[in-house]
This record gives sequence, structure tokens and C-alpha cells, in this order.
Amino acid sequence: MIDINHIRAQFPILDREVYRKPLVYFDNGATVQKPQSVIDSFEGYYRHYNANVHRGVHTLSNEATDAMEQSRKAFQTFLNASHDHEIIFTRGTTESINLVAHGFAQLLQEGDEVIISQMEHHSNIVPWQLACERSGAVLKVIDMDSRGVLDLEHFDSLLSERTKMVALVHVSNTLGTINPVKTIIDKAHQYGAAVLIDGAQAVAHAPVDVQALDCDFYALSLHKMYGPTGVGILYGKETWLDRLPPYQSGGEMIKTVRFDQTTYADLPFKFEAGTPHIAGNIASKQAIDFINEIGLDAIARYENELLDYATEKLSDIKGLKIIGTAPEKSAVISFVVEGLHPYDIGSILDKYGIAVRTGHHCTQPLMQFYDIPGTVRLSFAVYNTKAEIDVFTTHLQKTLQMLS
Ligand code: 7TS
Repeated sequence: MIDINHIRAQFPILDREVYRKPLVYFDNGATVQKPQSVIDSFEGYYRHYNANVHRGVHTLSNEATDAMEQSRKAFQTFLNASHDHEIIFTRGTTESINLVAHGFAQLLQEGDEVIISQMEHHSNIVPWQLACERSGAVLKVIDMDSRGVLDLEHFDSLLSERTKMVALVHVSNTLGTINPVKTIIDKAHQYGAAVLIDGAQAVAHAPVDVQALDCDFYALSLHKMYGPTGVGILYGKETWLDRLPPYQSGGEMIKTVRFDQTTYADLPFKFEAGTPHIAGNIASKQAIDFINEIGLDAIARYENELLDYATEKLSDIKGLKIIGTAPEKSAVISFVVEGLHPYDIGSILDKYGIAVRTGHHCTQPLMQFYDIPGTVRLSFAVYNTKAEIDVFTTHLQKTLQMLS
């Protein structure tokens, strides 16, 4: 059982009103709200020990470095990585994937193949398109059915000795589908391919163990897990991170620089050029602590209850169709209503204080698959309640009446 009052009390933003209505925030897929501890961590850093990291002879710099490295260790534990140097700080999932795709392009050869799926976010499509363009490799796409379930037989038929990388979303931010990543990783490894998992929509909602999964790379964004914007993590197996060339270059990522030759720093610093988002990287530990205090199993159970409750309530609404009905689903519900544009529905809901996202959710190939311009999307976090879902459905009914 989770203590919802205790949880909600930690989020100051949940007290605010929008158009004089209490905020109902169902846009957690876009970004999740921040608990007081994360907000306080920023102030604490800037007030008391603002200094650059890994340079320090002085106290403030040592304190900042220690705090940031503690945060790195917290991620090692959170993801169950073998080493803390397998945890790279980035700006977000997008940069984590670009880091891998950019380096991987140099390992790819003409005729090699990269496999992604129909339900990828643009940030796990475009970097691979660029990598293929640069290397002459070919991009292949795993099909799915109308529920939003990947076609594993099709995946099997795509795999071959030519497959060098499989890049797959763990949980679809648009459909909520939880993909069978372990099965896919094992199959890909039989062909010697590397596997990158886009965990942006997964990590705040259920436990992830990168060693149990045996993935080669795992990418995530802190802002989708109660942490700050501008911070991401790339987990990479040491052997792969050693093989990849640097991404950005400059200070911090070098061992020695001479005009005739530069040598690179050891992991993780080889991939962390320049001054990082120190305050954000440090505050990220508070986000992990917040999640751990409740526990990811409890979070998953609670959010599942919200998902079931909302799915049932929405199923009663005439003309409404849920897009994404996989049996294994996380707490995301996309829907369309016959004859209405998602944007109009979202705009009216906003006037009732309800925040949802409308549009293609950076998954245009999914919209092409369903032949729709976009969806209205509800995406839950642990501070949401069934009472909020009731407010939502009441106002959705009003909205639909108004528009029809
Ligand atoms: N992959 C998935 C599955 C995502 O959900 C997102 C962000 C990204 C990658 C990119 O993350 P970023 O932090 O680098 O931007 N998803 C969303 C969304 O659904 N609405 O806004 C951002």
C-alpha cells in the first residue's frame, strides 16, 4: 500500500490551480513533476558548494565532485550495473542514444543491418537513420499488430549475421506497450548483435536490472523520473563503451593533449566532455531516493490500478477508441474520438485544469500505422489518484458534448 497523501504532499506544484480549477496533471509521459527534495537539492548546491567538478584542490570543488559521484553510484545501484564507470551522465535519452548511434556508425560497414521497431520514439529512429546513412548500413523495422504488440516472428525473420544493432523501446510512450526486451536481447545476442534499450518511459514505473536483462546499452531521462530536465543516463557495458569512439570532445574527456596526438580519459569521463549539469546530476540522486522510498514494485502495482480503473471508465464512452491495447501495458492511455481532433479535446480539458498531451507524441510512424493524425494521451505517475480520473472522465464527457 502506498501513502498517497504523504506522496502528494511532497509535490508543491500539485497545490496550484489552472483556470481556477485544481490541477489534474496527466502529462507525465512528457515530463513528471518534481518532489521538494529535488528542488531543495538545486538550492543547496548553488547556495553552499557551487564549484566545478573533478578539478578540485579546494573544498567546494571536492564537495561538488563527491556529491556528483555519489549520484553516479546511486544509478549504478538503481540499474544494477556492474561498475559505476558504466554510468555516463548525458543531457537525456536523446543524447544517450545519439552518443551510441554516432559512435556505432564508425563500427558499421556497408550492408550491415540495424533493427528498430514500429513503435519507436523519433529519438530512437533518426539517430539510426543517420548512422545508416553515414555507414551504408540498412535500417530494418519490426512489425506490430493492431494492439501494439511486436511481431516476434517477424523479428526472427529480420535477424541474421548482418544484424549489428537492435535498438528498441522498453515501454512505448504512446501505446504503453511493455516490450519483451529480455527475449529480444537474447535472440539478438545469438547473432552477436548489440542491443540498446530506450528506457525513457520505463524506469520510473517498474524495476530495471541491466545485468539481468543483459542489454548492452540502456538510455533514460531524469525528467521522466521525478528528476531535473537536462540530465540523462547512458548505461553501457564496459566492453562496448571501450569500443565506441568519443562523442563530444574537449575538456574533461582527455588524458593528455598534444598537437600531434591526444589520448582519452578512462570511462566514464571519455564520454563526458565539458562542464556537466552539476546541479542536475547531483539532484538526480534525490529523484532515485524518492522512487526507492516508495519502491518500484509498489509504484508498478499502484499505477496498474490507475490504468485498469481509467481504461474501464474510458471504455464506457461512446465513440472513444483506445489506441494501444497490448496485454502487457504500463500506465499510458492514448485514445481518439470519432469525428473530433485530439487538439480540440486537449484544449478544452485544459480549461478545466486538466493537463493531457495531444498529437503524435514524437512517434509519427505509429500514427501512420493507425492512420490517425494524433491521439489524446493520459500518462500517470505515482501521485495521481482515482479521484483525479473521475474528474477527468466527467470533464471529458462535458468536452465531447460541447464539441459534438
Ligand atoms: N524515448 C521515449 C520512449 C520517450 O518517451 C522520450 C520522451 C524520449 C525517448 C526522448 O526523451 P528526451 O528526454 O531526450 O526528450 N517522451 C516524451 C513524450 O512522450 N512526450 O514528451 C516527451
